[in-house]
Amino acid sequence: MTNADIAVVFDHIADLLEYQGDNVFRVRAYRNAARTIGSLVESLATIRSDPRRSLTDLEGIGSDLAAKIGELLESGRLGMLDDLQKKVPAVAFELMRVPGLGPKKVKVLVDQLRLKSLDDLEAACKDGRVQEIKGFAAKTQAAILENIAFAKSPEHNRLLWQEADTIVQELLTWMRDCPAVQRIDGAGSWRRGRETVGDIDVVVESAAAKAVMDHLHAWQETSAVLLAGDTKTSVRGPRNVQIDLRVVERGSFGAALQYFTGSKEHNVRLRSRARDQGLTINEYGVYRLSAGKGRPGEADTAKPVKRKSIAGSTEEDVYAAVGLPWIPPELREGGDEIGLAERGELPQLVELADIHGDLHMHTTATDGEATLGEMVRAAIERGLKYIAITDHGQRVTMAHGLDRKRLLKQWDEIDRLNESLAEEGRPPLVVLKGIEVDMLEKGGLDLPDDVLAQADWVVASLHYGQNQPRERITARIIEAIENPHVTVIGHPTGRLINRRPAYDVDIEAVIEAAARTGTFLEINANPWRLDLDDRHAAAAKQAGVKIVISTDAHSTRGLDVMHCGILQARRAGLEAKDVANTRTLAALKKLMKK
Ligand code: DGT
Ligand code: CA
Ligand code: CA
Ligand code: ZN
Repeated sequence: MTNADIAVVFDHIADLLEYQGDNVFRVRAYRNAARTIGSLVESLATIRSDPRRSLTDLEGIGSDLAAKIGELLESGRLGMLDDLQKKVPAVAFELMRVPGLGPKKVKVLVDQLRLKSLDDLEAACKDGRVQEIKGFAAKTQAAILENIAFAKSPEHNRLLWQEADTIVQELLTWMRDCPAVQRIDGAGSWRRGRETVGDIDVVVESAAAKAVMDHLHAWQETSAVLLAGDTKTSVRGPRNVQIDLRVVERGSFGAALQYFTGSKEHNVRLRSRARDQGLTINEYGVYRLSAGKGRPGEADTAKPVKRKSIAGSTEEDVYAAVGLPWIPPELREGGDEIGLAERGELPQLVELADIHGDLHMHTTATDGEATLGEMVRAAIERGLKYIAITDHGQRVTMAHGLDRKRLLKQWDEIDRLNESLAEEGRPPLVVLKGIEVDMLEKGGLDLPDDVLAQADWVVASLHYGQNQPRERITARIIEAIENPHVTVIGHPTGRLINRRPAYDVDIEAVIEAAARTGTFLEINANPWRLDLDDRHAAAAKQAGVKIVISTDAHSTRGLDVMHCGILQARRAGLEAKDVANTRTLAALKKLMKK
């Protein structure tokens, strides 16, 4: 277990103790320990294995917590946590998933209303029983009802793209071991790079469908076979996700991949275009409609086996058969992509290889897991040419945010680091002196302008007061945009996929202000954030705003999510020129507002 894992466990324990109405000091001890551990420079395992040191030397860690850390490091489990979990009813966990409902409120609701499920709570809100409880106003009841809808919506119970991708990669590796598999690819929303994925679709080329399907059924991660036909099967895979697999013969692989990549809307438009040209497209190939049988209703039901297809082996063939260039899957959402393709105006979408730098990341100075030196080394290993270190400003007390003094000290360290990197000739990487300042609830930023004037790169983000009304939030962000020292707005809407809706902000006004001042807007590549989303990023591009795609890494592994941000940018139709950090450092500096 990493420090971060253990911090999560301690926070979870604090939630459970709080739910049980345990002593506030005990609850606080676990919260403090979680915070200390979350911001530690060294790993707990290292400290524990050093005979000259003790975990109890750490602030807020006594012998009891030290023993629990030991238990977690050794077994990955904690007896106390298992016991606690048994004492708290399942409905409490369900209710804690509702944004804004902490353990205390959940406890009151469960006890007073004798709730058994989330549905019970919803009914209680609708009957007005919640507002009758002491401490719950009508306004709170309305907010809870709104947030229940969020937690319950199927839209917020899908896998993150990144989670689906891990499963897809494991699945493809397993399936490629089957000798009957000729070609294989993932399709559906995963291939289109959607931010969440409902089920996983896979297309296989093979002359022996049964052998292929048997191989999937034999996968150790397959927990149930839901359907098994002649050429298609559906199973339950890891994390309970459904996997739909389709096997086709050689001449149909491209057509099947095109069909099962979707989206449905894109396919409907493509087929209607085909029909206008006297053709029909299905998952087996592209066929000519026979003379005199051009009625649209019959087109899709025509039996392809009896006729010969004019295309189908590759996706390129399929699109070419209807007079179009190949369309990247990220654009296949049924917008204007077919028109763009027809006019030869498809964007040259940005790629991971275009990225030169990563301009938002944290270190152990605040809530990161890796030191400055470790982040720099990891960035060099990943081939980056520049990075900005952007730890939190002082408002983020939870993460031990930097005040003037500690920030200037970090920047001194960065100066020395850059010098030593440059000593042996051309430096492999330049480190920018950055900061992630917080937009304060009352307006303004959490560090003064004379400090920000010395920064190379300033990210401004809004972490607090997210429930303020639209005008206030929008005004705070626009004020930050108008600050001459602010380079980019971090995760501009604050949403966390499946967990928390965006704060109420007039994003058009934000984009307009960014365009007017030359401030960049971020696509935060963290798979939970992906913020700006595709629609907003496309609107920003329209307005001439440059986008920065950043990982917001809190560990060295965190640097590896850049490709998730790239997918979101591609879905927005962004080209390399629309993204500021595809530039060389010199060109980036010219692009920045002065
Ligand atoms: P998801 O699974 O909800 O994240 O979204 P998709 O897009 O992966 O949807 P899914 O798995 O239902 O279907 C995969 C693709 O297969 C879909 O994008 C287009 C194609 N497809 C499946 N069923 C139909 C259908 O009834 N009509 C049409 N036109 N296409 C379909
Ligand atoms: Ca799917
Ligand atoms: Ca499916
Ligand atoms: Zn950050």
